[in-house]
Amino acid sequence: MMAAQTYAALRYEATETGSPFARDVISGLIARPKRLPPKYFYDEAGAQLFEEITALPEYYPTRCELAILRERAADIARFFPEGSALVEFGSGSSRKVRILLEAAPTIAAYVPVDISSEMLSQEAETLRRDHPQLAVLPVEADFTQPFILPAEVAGSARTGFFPGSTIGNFEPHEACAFLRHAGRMLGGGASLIIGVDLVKDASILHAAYNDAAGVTARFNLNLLARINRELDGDFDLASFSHKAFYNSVRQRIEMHLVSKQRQKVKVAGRVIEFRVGETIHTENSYKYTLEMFGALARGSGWTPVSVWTDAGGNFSIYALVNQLP
Ligand code: AVI
Repeated sequence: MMAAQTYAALRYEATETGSPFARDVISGLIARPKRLPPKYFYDEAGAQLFEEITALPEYYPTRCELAILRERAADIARFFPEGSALVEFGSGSSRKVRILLEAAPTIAAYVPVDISSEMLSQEAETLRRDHPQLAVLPVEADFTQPFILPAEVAGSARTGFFPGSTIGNFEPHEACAFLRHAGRMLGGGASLIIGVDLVKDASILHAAYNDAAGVTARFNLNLLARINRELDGDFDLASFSHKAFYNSVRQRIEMHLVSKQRQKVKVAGRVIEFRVGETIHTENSYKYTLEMFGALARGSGWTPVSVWTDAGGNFSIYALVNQLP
């Protein structure tokens, strides 16, 4: 076993050199247990695979959230005051926001915030064409960190939109930090419309993250392919397998990549050793009860004023109002 001091030195060195991606990958792979941050799933291939996941018969969250948005669009539209700006955190494809834009002509500006400039400019272009009255003002940024809102919306009322239960991919303390940060970005009295996946029968959850077509497995393994492409890695994808299960104590789906054999892998000039069966923990997807999410929101400076669920009670959309000045 590596001496604590050597391990600490490795960690230190890894975080001092290279790109943020290289630093996060190396420090995650020398950690015990090994882990990789889920935000790195979404390179071009990963974003494409995620789009495929959203259309899978087993992956209920997207279908359920779209159903709520369509059914409750008029109720949700009340949270967009005349002349307001809609700020979407992590916009990706614009399928969901289009429903709100149709239902709430009171929205004067749309501010999609995303780390992927390519996706942002593509979606902005088609939205401008379809909504010529709307000011589309994309911001290329990591939405979990403070960013500058466009000057055009400085004096406008703002409503946030954070769909997809992406909040479930944060640890509960990170979810709380995100909600506080969103409150600061949107301002006192602002609203936030947020999608939250709900606790349910473990067999439904299991199927959603272990689809029969193997798309989620390819999505998970693409992280290793990305490391090979971008960090000069030599992961043999065939010697790792996808594993996803519901951890009922922590109320979360855990995704892992399991090493099928004892092996050494090179990444950014370093050698990482794997035991047989050793895993890299790649994602948590927390599921909430309505009570738990309500408490998390209240503890993070927001008051839940409305919540809508689909007919099966699988997914929820909350309207929160910022308590802070
Ligand atoms: C983006 N996020 C909410 C998805 C989820 O369900 O946690 C990511 C995902 N991972 C596997 N399938 C989908």
